[in-house]
Amino acid sequence: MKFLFFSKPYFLFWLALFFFSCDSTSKVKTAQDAFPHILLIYLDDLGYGDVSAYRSGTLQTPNMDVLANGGVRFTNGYASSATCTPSRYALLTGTYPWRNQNAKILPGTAPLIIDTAQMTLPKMLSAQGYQTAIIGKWHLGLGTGFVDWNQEISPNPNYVGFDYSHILAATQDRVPTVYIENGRVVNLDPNDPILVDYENNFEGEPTGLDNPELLTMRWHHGHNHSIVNGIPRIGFMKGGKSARWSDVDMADHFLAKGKAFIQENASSDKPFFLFFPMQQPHVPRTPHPRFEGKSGMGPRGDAILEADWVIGELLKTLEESGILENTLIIFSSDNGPVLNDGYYDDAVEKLGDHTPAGPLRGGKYSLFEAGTKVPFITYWKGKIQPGVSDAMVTQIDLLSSLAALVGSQEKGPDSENLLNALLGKSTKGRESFILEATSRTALRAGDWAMIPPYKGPAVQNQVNIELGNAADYQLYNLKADPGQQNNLAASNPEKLEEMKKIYQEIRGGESKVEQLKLK
Ligand code: NG6
Ligand code: CA
Repeated sequence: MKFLFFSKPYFLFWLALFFFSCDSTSKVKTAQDAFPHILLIYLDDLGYGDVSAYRSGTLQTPNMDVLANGGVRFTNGYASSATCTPSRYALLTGTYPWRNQNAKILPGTAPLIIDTAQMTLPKMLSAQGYQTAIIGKWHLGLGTGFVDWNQEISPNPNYVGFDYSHILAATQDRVPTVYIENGRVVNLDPNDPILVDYENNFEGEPTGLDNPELLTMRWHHGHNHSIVNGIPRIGFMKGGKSARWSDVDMADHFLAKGKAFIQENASSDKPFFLFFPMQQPHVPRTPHPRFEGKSGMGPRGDAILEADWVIGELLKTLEESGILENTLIIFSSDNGPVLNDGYYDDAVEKLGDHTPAGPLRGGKYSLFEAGTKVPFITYWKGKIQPGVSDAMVTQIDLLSSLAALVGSQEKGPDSENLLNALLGKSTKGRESFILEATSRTALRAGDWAMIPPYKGPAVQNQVNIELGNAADYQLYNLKADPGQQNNLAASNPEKLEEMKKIYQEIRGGESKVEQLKLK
């Protein structure tokens, strides 16, 4: 018996087993052969037609095009909302923003709207061994109601899954105009504390309304409270002089932080997830002077060129760090484009032939396509075959899709696993999707879009964007009519009924967020 194990056939078996086990266990799992790094580049108000690879408009965005032409360029990629906060909420939680009534454009003093018990994209990745960071715009609230900006601000992004955070709290046009790192205002002088209020000004502090002589950028609507760097903002702020950001250096500032994070983590055993939400081309548009005049379209075009350059620098950093081929890059925007969003900055006057929304109708704030259909690109050098995909993919789906990529069972309540579509291996995307614009919702399903009746103006005059409001149902076949010119609600009542049914099934269902909280 004893010798039987060592007889020739058995011996070969054991030998094979030995080598097999050596091969599979001796390998240290490094980022190189395990999960990829993930870089999520997220622009603010960049339109479907603002990226030249999307083949409309006249602006040239060579670095965004590197991603678009070297990866999968989605023609049906959606943000979840036509404004910022709800889109970001959906992206990070995999939850429709209309399930959370606080997911609307927030003031800089709003409390954190993500429940710290809720599953999030960075939490999911963190549990799978990722080092996670957010560098850029937050706009999801901070603290629990009253924030003392001079102490540690808590909860902050580090409480919803980020190991490191270096953010601007809300928007570039809202106070406080300071950077916040891991919950602390950067460069704050304790002898010059920061006070922030969205209702009342602080005595003696100049405002855009009262002190036009102090302004270097004029406000058109809103944006007439505290003045920082000559730019009137939304909200009042006093103190914190040493901590105030320089607007024209913001792109360089966040890029330096992003580069440092990539370089520090490139050779680690841990893969990283870097969420890099950029401020461009949201107002106030303040490109660094070296980009001034470069687009011929005024500050909006220049800010997009600046953002494009930043993306090129990030790509270079990945390449120089030797990890470009091990990094999945996802590129998108939080909502559609707007020209005049509250400042006189020549965005309308110098637009020329450029078409920020491409062939789509509407823009930021709109239920029409341009509100939520945005540039959406996945790029992974050597892994993703370049191509164009018409699959419907949305930012809500990143949580479940990336979970599938890294072997996690987590799922966002409304998030679908579209990993194969995102990697360009399948043309199958979502069947249906409810999009949101300033608390109104509409349905996308198949080739169709259905907008229920809404009261309110058809056009928001100040920004000059069609909002999608109408007294009757609207039904569009996007394949035949991407610009939503022919309302087929009356001529195709069957399709309308089918769409209404799908809409009610999703929209009217029990709140999955409540179920989630009970877990
Ligand atoms: C609006 C601002 C707009 C922009 C937007 C938020 C006014 C009149 N308009 O209220 O300028 O800041 O909020 O944009 O104040 S978002 O992209 O962050 O959603
Ligand atoms: Ca935005």
